[in-house]
Amino acid sequence: MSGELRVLGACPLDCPDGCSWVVTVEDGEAVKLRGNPDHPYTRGALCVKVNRYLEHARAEDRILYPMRRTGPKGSGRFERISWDEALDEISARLRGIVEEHGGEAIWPYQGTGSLGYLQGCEGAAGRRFWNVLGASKHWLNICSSAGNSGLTLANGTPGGMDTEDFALSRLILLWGTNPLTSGHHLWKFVQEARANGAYVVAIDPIRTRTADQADEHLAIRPGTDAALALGLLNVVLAEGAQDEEYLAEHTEGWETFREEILAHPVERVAEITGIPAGAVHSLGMRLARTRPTAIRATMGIQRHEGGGTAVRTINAIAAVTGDWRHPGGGVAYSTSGHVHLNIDPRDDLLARPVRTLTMTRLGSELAPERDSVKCLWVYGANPLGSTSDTGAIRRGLAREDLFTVVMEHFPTDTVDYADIVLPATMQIEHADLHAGYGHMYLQWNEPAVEPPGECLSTTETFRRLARHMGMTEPSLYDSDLELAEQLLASDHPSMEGVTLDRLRKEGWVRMNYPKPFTPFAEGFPRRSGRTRFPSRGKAYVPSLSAREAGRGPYPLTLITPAAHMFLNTTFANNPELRRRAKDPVVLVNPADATARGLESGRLARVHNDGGEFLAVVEVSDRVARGVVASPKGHWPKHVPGGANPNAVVREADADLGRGAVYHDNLVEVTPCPADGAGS
Ligand SMILES: Nc1nc2c(c(=O)[nH]1)N[C@H]1C(S)=C(S)[C@@H](COP(=O)(O)OP(=O)(O)OC[C@H]3O[C@@H](n4cnc5c(=O)[nH]c(N)nc54)[C@H](O)[C@@H]3O)O[C@H]1N2
Ligand SMILES: Nc1nc2c(c(=O)[nH]1)N[C@H]1C(S)=C(S)[C@@H](COP(=O)(O)OP(=O)(O)OC[C@H]3O[C@@H](n4cnc5c(=O)[nH]c(N)nc54)[C@H](O)[C@@H]3O)O[C@H]1N2
Ligand code: SF4
Ligand SMILES: [Mo]
Repeated sequence: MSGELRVLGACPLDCPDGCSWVVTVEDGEAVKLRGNPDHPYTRGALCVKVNRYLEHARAEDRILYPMRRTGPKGSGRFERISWDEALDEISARLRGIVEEHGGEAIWPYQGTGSLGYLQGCEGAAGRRFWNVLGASKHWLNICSSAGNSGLTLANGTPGGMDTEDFALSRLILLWGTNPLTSGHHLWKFVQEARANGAYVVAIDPIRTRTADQADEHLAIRPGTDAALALGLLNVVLAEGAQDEEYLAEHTEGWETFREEILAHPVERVAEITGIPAGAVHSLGMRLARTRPTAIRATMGIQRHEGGGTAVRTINAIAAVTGDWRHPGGGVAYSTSGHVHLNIDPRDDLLARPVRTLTMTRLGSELAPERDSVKCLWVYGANPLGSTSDTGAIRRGLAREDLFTVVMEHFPTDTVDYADIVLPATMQIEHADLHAGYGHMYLQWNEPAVEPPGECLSTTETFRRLARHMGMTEPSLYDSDLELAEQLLASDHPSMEGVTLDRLRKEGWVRMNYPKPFTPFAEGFPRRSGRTRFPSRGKAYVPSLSAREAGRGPYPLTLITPAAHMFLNTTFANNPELRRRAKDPVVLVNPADATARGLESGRLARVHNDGGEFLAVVEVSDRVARGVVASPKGHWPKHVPGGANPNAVVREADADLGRGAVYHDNLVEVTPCPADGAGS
């Protein structure tokens, strides 16, 4: 390659914004990365993290060659080997495990490192290979599954509003979401609405940077959101502002749900949620009087025991007010439900049905006494940083009889426990197809540069491994472009006119939906055509923290939200982003701090029966009494004590979808006697 080239691509990260980007390539080197100015959602901007993507791809600690472990598990000591040696060893070990223990003893543990439909989790990369081998299936429940399940039960799909239509809203509720950190491109549309007079309310136990920018902030008690939704609807009914026609035509279960609402008057809701009755009432009045109202609830709100129901009951608001019929009205959780690519899990390749293993149960599944998993194959994931109960995971990964393979870019804590490490390509080096779960576009990512060292893409790694193992199933060898064509061969009307040619030429294509988009103005994609309200006693499921906080040895609710400078644990090894992120902190309300002798700037232990981590105290009224907060993302091996907040996160499930409970754990915070001395 010579001269300057502009290559269109897409951000692969687990972020609703699904940015489209432009890579400038000079003499085969990527020299510039910018947001695509033509993309209606990205509009030329990336974010503080991904602005460093090129630097990250060239980082000194990038894994460039296959490696075999030479030290004890966890030591991170490796020797370089050839791909042939790696494939030989892997083939022999996999064959041995299948013969002795059956294919289900293999756990293909894929995370959200890339959301690609070819290389990442959205397309379950590698699934064909695993099916031929008869490996266990993998339930990716750490991110959005509780909310997805709640919405699918209600509406038949997790899809809702087009977020661009927030520009048309008159009242915007940012409910359990922190877009200025976790997906800032929404903000343009919020600001547009504001310029036209819209009122913006943030509902979040933490006064986040989003809450700072809102017209009003309601510091709700964690895990009580469904009760607030019922209280707001109570005011709507009192005002007679429900949309009777919409209720009659497009809903089911209204009579019962109405009783649930009537059982939640403002005073009762104020008691449950900790929000003053006057504030609940005045927001209820606004909701009653303002059409269209748009509600943005994202994943934060459902990382609780009652999280699936919370999203479902909030979703019910738009059916009671009839907001679904108005452009700029409704609820936006994720647009993923509007993506209708032709995804075939290829279960036909399985010789017999296999079990499904759940991501948040990694620790207990790997426990020596369980003897259930003999090979853990990690890709696009960093479970020792991201998954619940990292103490249990660490004990499991240390098992001598466990064969662990990790495909990675960087030497994470998880890599330190691998038997074999395989070097993976980054986004500028491979092809992929993307959606965005916060917008309505599909994107194509064209490889811009050659992979460094001996890095291989996920698809190519599985092709080579299949060949090495002598597998004969032809579809294992489909090329990336063939895979993309198969995904796009969908006869859903939203895919009409969306072709690979167009995507490769234009970089992005809007799925075939009207603009503005009122997905449920005429009904819902369920057999009855109606949305189903929660049934009796099912409209509010209190979380653990809502039930138990303030009592017992662990009275404080810990929330572990998105960090501004990292994306999950991705980028947490970038020196500049790490510097800006500062040491791990725990926010503590002044009253709670005084009661415990905690001071700003001093190290404290955050602990419960499951484990502990250390963090620097920041005494702050950003959190209410009883709530403490410590962002996710730091690599355990980088921080004092060698653990991040997931050391105290339980393996418990949310009420729906087996969702994870990252924001629903009880802890105590204790000053460290020897400040700064580590554990
Ligand atoms: N910078 C950055 N961006 C990210 C990520 C990141 O790590 N860093 N992560 C990405 C990923 S993987 C995802 S899934 C999305 C998630 O994006 P978000 O949904 O924004 O995720 P969270 O930060 O977990 O939670 C959002 C807010 O919910 C609040 N919250 C917690 N519990 C409750 C509750 O009970 N009620 C209410 N009302 N609010 C509550 C938290 O305090 C937090 O401010 O963001 C993506 N974007
Ligand atoms: N405490 C707490 N923990 C949380 C959350 C929380 O709110 N609080 N949120 C949870 C959520 S929403 C999510 S989505 C999870 C994410 O958890 P994980 O899925 O484990 O994601 P990451 O921690 O970002 O680690 C992804 C890894 O994949 C690698 N990677 C990226 N792209 C590729 C690729 O193309 N190929 C290969 N082989 N590797 C790649 C990256 O280098 C990175 O090390 O974290 C969860 N953990
Ligand atoms: S992380 Fe989100 S905001 Fe940043 S570039 Fe990727 S998609 Fe865009
Ligand atoms: Mo996520």
